Amino acid sequence: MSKNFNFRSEKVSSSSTASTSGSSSGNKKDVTKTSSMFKSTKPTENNSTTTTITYKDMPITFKKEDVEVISNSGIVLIKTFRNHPNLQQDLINYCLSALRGNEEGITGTEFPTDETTFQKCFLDIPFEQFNSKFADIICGAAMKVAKEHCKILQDYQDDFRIAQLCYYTNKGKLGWHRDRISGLTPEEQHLIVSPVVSMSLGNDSIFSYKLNTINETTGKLEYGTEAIDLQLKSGDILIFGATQRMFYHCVKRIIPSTNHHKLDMDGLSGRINITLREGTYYPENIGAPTANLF
Ligand SMILES: O=C(O)CCC(=O)C(=O)O
Repeated sequence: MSKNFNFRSEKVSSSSTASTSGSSSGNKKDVTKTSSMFKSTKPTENNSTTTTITYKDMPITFKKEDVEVISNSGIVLIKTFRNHPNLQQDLINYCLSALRGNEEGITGTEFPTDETTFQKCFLDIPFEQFNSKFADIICGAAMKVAKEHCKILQDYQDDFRIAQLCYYTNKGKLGWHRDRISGLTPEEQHLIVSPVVSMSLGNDSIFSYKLNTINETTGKLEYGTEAIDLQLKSGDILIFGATQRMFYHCVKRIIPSTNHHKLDMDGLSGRINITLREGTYYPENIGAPTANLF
C-alpha cells in the first residue's frame, strides 16, 4: 500500500468512513487550516455558520441557500460565485494565461480551434504553482464551507497537489472516468478519499455522475450504475470526496451561449474547468487530447 496518499479503510459497516490516512502531506500548504483571509460567524437563529471572504475589497458571503449537498456521502455544489462575475473573470484570465504559457514557470499548451481535430486542451501544474489567492478561495474557503455542510468530508485530510486547467470548445466532451492517481494499483485507486475541487467557468455544461455506495455486508465501495445529470454554471464549485471521491463522472456536453455574465474569454467561447486534487505531478501531463472519449 502506497504510504504517500490518503486512503479509506474498508470496514464492515455502512458508516465505516474513518480515515486510516497514510498521508504524508509534509510541507504542503493546508489552505483550509492556514488561510486567514476568511472568517466565520455563527448566526444564533439557525445555528449554522456563514463564511465571508473579501475579494478585491468586496465581501463575498457563502449563503446557506447557495450550498447544495448532492450526497451526504461526499458531494457538495457551491453556487456562491455564480453572482461574482469579477472573480470569475479574474479566474478566466488567469487560466487562459496559464494555458498559453504566460504565467511564470508554467508551460502552455495548444488551443483547439474550429480547424483542429481536438475539442479540448489541458495542463497540470503543481498545486504550489497555482495562484495562491485563488487557492485560498477555492480550496480554503469553499472547502471549509463544504465541510460544514457535509460532515463526512471532515473525516479525511485535504491534500491538494495538482491543479489541472482545462479548456473545452463548445463541442468538447469528457468520457466516463474516475479521477485516478497515476502510479497506484487498482486496489489503491478504489480507496482514494481526499476531496477533489472542480470549478466551472464560461458556458454551462452537462456533468453526469454515478453515485457510489458502501456495501453494508462487505464494507466495500461499490460503483454506481445510474447516471444523474447536473447542469454546472460558471462560478460553480463541485467538491467530491470520501465515498464519492472515485465516482464515475463525465462531461456530456457544453451548452453554447450560456455565458450569462458575458465573461470575456479572449476570443474563445466554450468552457474552462479547474480541478484541484491529490495526485502525482507529471510535467508531461499536458496537451490536447485528440478524442472526446465518448
Ligand atoms: O470539466 C469538468 O467539469 C470535469 C473535469 C474532469 O472530470 C477531469 O478533468 O477529470
